Amino acid sequence: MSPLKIYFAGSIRGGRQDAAFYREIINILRTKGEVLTEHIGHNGLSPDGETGMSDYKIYQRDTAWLASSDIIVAEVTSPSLGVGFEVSMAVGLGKPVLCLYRPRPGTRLSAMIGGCPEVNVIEYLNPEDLIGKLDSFFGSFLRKAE
Ligand code: 6IA
Repeated sequence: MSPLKIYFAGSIRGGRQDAAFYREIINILRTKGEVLTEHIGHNGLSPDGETGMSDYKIYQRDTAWLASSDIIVAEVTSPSLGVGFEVSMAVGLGKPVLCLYRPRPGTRLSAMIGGCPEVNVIEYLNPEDLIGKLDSFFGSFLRKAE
């Protein structure tokens, strides 16, 4: 059986303050399948960095990966237009969507994510806490897919 293709989404130009969390989450997700977007966790990826790719090329590549994926996992604690766009696109394509969110005083998750019936939201405190939560989510997700 081919590995589960996971599209991981996390803020880039929305701000890189959670990049260390993205790396940890990607490491956990790699135990569940193939993560198509490992670059989201890269240290050197700065909001205004240059990869030599035009925005159009990035859009084309990422949307093609998203369309080919089996599930979208988005870290949504740090608000990002691009991540919101990807979540909406995945819902439109009928893909399973899982959003990961760390509640913090003074901020609330967008109602467009928290209120969307097609979006699963897992709240977590730290990567250690998330491991068990992802185990049970993917356990039941894979059972349903069988
Ligand atoms: O609006 P944002 O930039 O925060 O959107 C982040 C989301 O859009 C991520 O989940 C990515 O899938 C996608 N995305 C946005 N910009 C890029 C990108 N830029 N490379 C790959 N995916 C991207 C090139 C890197 C550059 C900023 C150094």
